[in-house]
Amino acid sequence: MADLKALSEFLQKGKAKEVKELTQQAVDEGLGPQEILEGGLMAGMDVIGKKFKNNEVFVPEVLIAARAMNAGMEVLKPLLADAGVKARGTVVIGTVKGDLHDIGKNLVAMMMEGKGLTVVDLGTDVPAEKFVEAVNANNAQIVACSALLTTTMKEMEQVVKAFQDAGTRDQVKVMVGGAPVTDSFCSSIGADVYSPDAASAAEAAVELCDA
Ligand code: B1M
Repeated sequence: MADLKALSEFLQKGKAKEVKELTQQAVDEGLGPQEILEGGLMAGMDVIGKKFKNNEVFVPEVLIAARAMNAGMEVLKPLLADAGVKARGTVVIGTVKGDLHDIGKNLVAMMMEGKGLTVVDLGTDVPAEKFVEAVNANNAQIVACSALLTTTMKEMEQVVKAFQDAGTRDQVKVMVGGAPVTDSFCSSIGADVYSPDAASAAEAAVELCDA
């Protein structure tokens, strides 16, 4: 019988092959895609997120867990679409203009996907207008900006301003993060939420979408 607890545990260990096989087995045995997603894959990613926050696991473990999550998602994605399962919300994410660091941003994106959010990843060196275009094009509720340089974190203010100029500032929540970013910086530029790490960012995004 399909074992969602084992699925969650394989995911936490980053065993992509086993995660894919157990996900397929659960599907073959008639479990719904939502049940497998929440009870197996997302449950495992939640544990990894908490351990990462508590410094019990580190970047490599998160990356291999995320790879295993993707292996399971490959099986579930078409079924979720067929079943009309709605994503919890949509986030447009990117590293701001002038900044090429993407490891932290990728982790945030993976954690958010692990929470059942749809993530549109614009990559690195993203100009403010691109964030606005992508939020409009994808009906996203959240824009998430990452910056690793003290010189580029100022670009986040331009992102806030670009939404104001487009007249859509009240339709989107602006999340910011990255090593040099702080809560007071977030407030000073008129962004909505600062998160210190990937797991907190994913939790905050879910709260914003569920609010
Ligand atoms: Co660069 N770099 N780098 N670098 N680099 C730093 C950031 C630096 C602190 C190193 C140093 O001098 N000690 C320094 C910045 C100094 C400053 O501005 N205060 C620096 C510099 C100066 C530079 C260059 C200017 C160097 C040069 O060319 N002279 C150059 C800039 C290039 C550019 O962007 N235009 C540069 C280039 C690079 C590489 C390309 C070589 C490479 C990036 C590779 C890549 O990302 N694909 C690189 C790397 C790897 C680093 C360090 C070593 C590691 C960054 C990293 O990936 N950390 C970094 C020093 C360090 O941090 N020890 C450094 C791991 C990652 C998981 O953490 O990204 O902080 P982090 O993400 C965390 C949180 O911050 C948070 O969640 C993540 C996980 O919990 N988070 C968010 C991130 N985004 C978030 C968004 C959110 C919420 C949370 O909401 C939206």
